[in-house]
Amino acid sequence: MSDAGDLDLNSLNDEELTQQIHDDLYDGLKEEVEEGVNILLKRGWAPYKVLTEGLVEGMRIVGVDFRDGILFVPEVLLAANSMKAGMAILRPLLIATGAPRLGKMVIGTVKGDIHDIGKNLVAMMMEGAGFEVVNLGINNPVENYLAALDEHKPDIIGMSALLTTTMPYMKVVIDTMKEKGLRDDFIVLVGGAPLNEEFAKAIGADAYCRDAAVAVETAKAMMARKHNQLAAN
Ligand code: B1M
Repeated sequence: MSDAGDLDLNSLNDEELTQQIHDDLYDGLKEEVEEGVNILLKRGWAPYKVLTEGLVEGMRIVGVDFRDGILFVPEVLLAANSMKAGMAILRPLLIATGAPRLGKMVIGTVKGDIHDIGKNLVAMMMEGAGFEVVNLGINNPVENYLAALDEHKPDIIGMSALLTTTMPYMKVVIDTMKEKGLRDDFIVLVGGAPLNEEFAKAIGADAYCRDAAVAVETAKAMMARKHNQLAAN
C-alpha cells in the first residue's frame, strides 16, 4: 500500500503519521509500526489513543481487504505481527495505572480459533483497569476453561471467538459449566467480531462486550453488582 522506503517518520505531522502507521501495519512493516508508536508516545499521545487510532484502526482496514480477497493469510499474519509489536510497547503503559485490584478474570479464545489480538487487547485493558488476568491463549477446549476456573478461582470467565464456525463453542463451555453446577459461580463475558447481544443471551452468557473498553466497563459494573449482592446477604 505504501512505500515506506527511507521516509523519516519524525517529519510527518500527527495525522500523516497515524495514516503511515495504518499503511505500515497493512504492509506488515513491524519496525516501522514500532517506530511510529514510539514517536506518537513521545509527542504526548495517550497510550489508549495510540492503540485505538493507530493500531486498531489499521487492523480494521486490513480486515476489510482480507474480507474482499485483496489480502491473504500470509500478509494478514505479517500485519498481525506488526500489530502485536506495537501492542507490546503499549502494554506496560496501559497496565501501569496502579489501580486497586478489582477482581480476577480468566480469558481465552475458544477451541478451533487462533485469533488472539482482540482477546489480548481485552486482557491488557482489563489489567490496566485493575483486574488480575489469567490469559489462556488460543484454541481452548472446555477442559482448559474448567481447569483454569478450578485453579485460579476467578470472578469472571471471558471467551473470545472471531469465526462464525467457532462462536457456537462458547455454548458448549457454558452448558458444561451448567452441567457441573458451576455456571452461577462466575460472571461469563463473551466477545469477538461476529457476536452480538442476542447471541450472548441465547447461549446464556451474562453479557456481550463489543470491544475492550466495553469489556472493562461491563466487568466493573458486574463486579460492583456482585459485591452489593454479597453485602446484602
Ligand atoms: Co482471520 N478471519 N482467519 N486471521 N481475521 C477474520 C475474523 C475474518 C472476519 C476476515 C474476513 O473475512 N473479513 C474471517 C472470519 C469470517 C467468518 O467467520 N464469518 C476470518 C477468516 C475466514 C480466517 C481463516 C478461516 C482464513 C483462512 O485460513 N482461510 C483463518 C482461521 C484460522 C482459525 O482461527 N482457525 C484466519 C486466520 C487469520 C490469521 C492467522 C491470518 C490472523 C490472526 C492472527 C492473530 O490473531 N494472531 C487473522 C486476522 C488478523 C483476521 C482479521 C483481519 C483481524 C482480527 C483482529 O485481530 N482484529 C479479521 C477481520 C476482522 O475481524 N474484521 C479476520 C483486531 C482486533 C482488535 O479486533 O479481534 O474484533 P477483534 O477484537 C475486539 C472485539 O471483537 C472485542 O474486543 C476486541 C478489542 O476491542 N473482543 C472481545 C474480542 N474478543 C473478546 C473477548 C471478550 C470481550 C471482547 O471477552 C470478554
